[in-house]
Amino acid sequence: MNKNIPAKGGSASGGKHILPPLPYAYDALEPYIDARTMELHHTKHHQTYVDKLNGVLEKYPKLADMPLEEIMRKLDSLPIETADRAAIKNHGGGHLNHSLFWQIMGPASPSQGGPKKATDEKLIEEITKTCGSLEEFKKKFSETAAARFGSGWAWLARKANGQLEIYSTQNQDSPYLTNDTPIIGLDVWEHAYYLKYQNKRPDYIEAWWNVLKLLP
Ligand code: MN3
Repeated sequence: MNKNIPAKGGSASGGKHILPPLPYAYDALEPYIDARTMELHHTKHHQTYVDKLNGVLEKYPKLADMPLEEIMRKLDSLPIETADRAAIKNHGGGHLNHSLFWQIMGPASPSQGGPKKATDEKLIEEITKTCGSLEEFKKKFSETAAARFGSGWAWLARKANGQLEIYSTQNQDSPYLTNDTPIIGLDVWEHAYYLKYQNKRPDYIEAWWNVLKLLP
């Protein structure tokens, strides 16, 4: 088995984590997310999280076979030095969060094969039940993303009890840290939108719904 092929969710098995290839071209999300932002975001920002995660995990060979999601869930109880715990939280979170982010988006223009929605009827039903309607969900999620002070993410995540919840996290904190499973994540770090939208985060959020595959 090739040790460099990550499992779904950005995990590695018995080896180093690698940058997962984007499932579309850098310009595929134009005009909503520009190609230059996508390229920098993927090849520089995400790559750096992967490299730094690998750097710190080298010190803990016993964790080499543990899926990253599980490391996150157990982070507080694993025998890891304090500084390394913070590094794994940041860079492991960055790797997991971005790996999901690329997967849930898809081409916006017909020339790139989009808009190809991968809607999940069961999820839509659950969201509707939880929020009243898809529109209400989008409104609440967008508000949560806009209200995150500084850098972070907005999430739709599933709690351990099965309930869906909308919230945001700071920095690269992963929902797995609180034993939740992320379903939809939106990166609201400035590096995700600054070239095209500058300080106008709400405009980026509004545009982003066009490239989210999971919902109509
Ligand atoms: Mn990012």
